[in-house]
Amino acid sequence: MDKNLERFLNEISVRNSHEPEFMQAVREVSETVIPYIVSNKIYHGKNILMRMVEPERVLMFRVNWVDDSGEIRVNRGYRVQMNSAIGPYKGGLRFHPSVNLSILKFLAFEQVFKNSLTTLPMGGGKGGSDFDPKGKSDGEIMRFCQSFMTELFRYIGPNTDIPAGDIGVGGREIGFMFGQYKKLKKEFTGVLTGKGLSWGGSLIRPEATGYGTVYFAENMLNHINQSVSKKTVVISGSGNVAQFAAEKCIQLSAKVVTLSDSSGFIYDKEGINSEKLNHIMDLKNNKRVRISEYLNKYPKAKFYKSKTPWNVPCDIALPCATQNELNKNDAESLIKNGCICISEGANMPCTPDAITVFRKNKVLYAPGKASNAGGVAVSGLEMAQNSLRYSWTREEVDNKLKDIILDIHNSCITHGKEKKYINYEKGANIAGFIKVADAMIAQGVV
Ligand code: NDP
Ligand code: 2IT
Repeated sequence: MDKNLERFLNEISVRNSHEPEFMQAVREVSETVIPYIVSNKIYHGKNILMRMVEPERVLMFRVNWVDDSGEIRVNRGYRVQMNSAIGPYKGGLRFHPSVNLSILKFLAFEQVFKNSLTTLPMGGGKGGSDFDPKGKSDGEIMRFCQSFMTELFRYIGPNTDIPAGDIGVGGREIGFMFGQYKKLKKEFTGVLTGKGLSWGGSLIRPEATGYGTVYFAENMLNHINQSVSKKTVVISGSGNVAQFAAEKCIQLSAKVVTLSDSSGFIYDKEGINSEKLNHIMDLKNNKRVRISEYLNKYPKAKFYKSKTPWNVPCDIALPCATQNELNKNDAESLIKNGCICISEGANMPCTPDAITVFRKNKVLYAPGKASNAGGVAVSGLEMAQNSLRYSWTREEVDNKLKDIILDIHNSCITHGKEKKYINYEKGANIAGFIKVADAMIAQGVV
């Protein structure tokens, strides 16, 4: 290992060794950014990466709420305000029992680079709670969201920190949190993104992450004179990102054969067409049941309990569920079965040794901070529309999304071009770093 990198990681691990996901994200960025810093004198003596790995501020708070049986429940709430050099903190809220500081710091750190890549003026943050929304009634979800916002509202605002959705936080939760914020502040402002269309939301925001992940795959494939059309696609997850990644694949004439949730995956060899996808959306967004219910209507499909879909033959893989869901063995089976393109819809879904397998085999691989940036990019466009007090059409927003994803793709090429390979990971890290680092230097030691 490079000496500078080793020294840096040793120093970071003294403070953060008990945070494995955060250390994983920092290591992945440092491996490409430290050599870049070493070869660029303007960054010497500034300790810039050390400043970037330390959150500007971390808020941690108690969230009390009363369940339907009258019992008082206690959860922990967080907001990690990571970096505000290029704009107010921006990033989602995750409600999932696995949420802890390590996971939120990794997500906030990734968000800083991702937001920088979008070309929009947004700093990076992330938050959430270890609250488990599964099986909760609408009333319980509302009371939890209200209690969460009763504390968080003091620290956020349309020009300081603008949360949005992530795992377990969709339109319903954003609505409850927006309502509580408005009541407490007596202000109707763009303090959250992912809002409903009639109260400040943007067209295409629900679709943006999934669509953007597929647009990124299309850009990578176009670069090697191929396209998404007619390809077989394996997708994990069946939430917001996975659903709209599947929708865009279908629109581009690809064949989607899997979707999953934490209980296992469904394999529909004939392909999940729009009608079948609409059924999945109903199961997941309205009925809120397990993915295996798909077989009740489409019995020819198969359900693989507690398994991930990476052994299914495909041309394109879109991991859209969660971090570290695709490991080295999975990467090897994807390659063995002919996969040539991996575009991450989730944040850090591929483990470091899975990424090494992709790189060795010179297949197209896009890290989430580049390929899933469409979601936060359209959040940025939602903020712009809120400031303008105006709404763009669906086509206008979709075109801006396509332009931003293409721009990110091209930045990855500029900074990630190697002899016979585009290292998209390196390109995304360096392009994301430059903008934030330059702003931090200009603003002095603060
Ligand atoms: P949702 O809550 O809508 O869906 C999450 C999906 O992933 C569900 O199918 C869920 O299954 C599955 N999942 C979650 N945790 C696990 C786990 N530990 N093991 C297996 N499956 C799991 O979330 P999103 O679709 O919004 O988010 C998915 C990913 O995309 C996350 O990594 C998120 O950070 C990332 N992302 C989201 C963006 C957005 O705009 N929403 C933007 C950019 C990235 P189950 O229901 O069984 O838990
Ligand atoms: O990981 C992400 O980029 C998100 N969850 C979306 C963040 C946002 O502010 O829209």
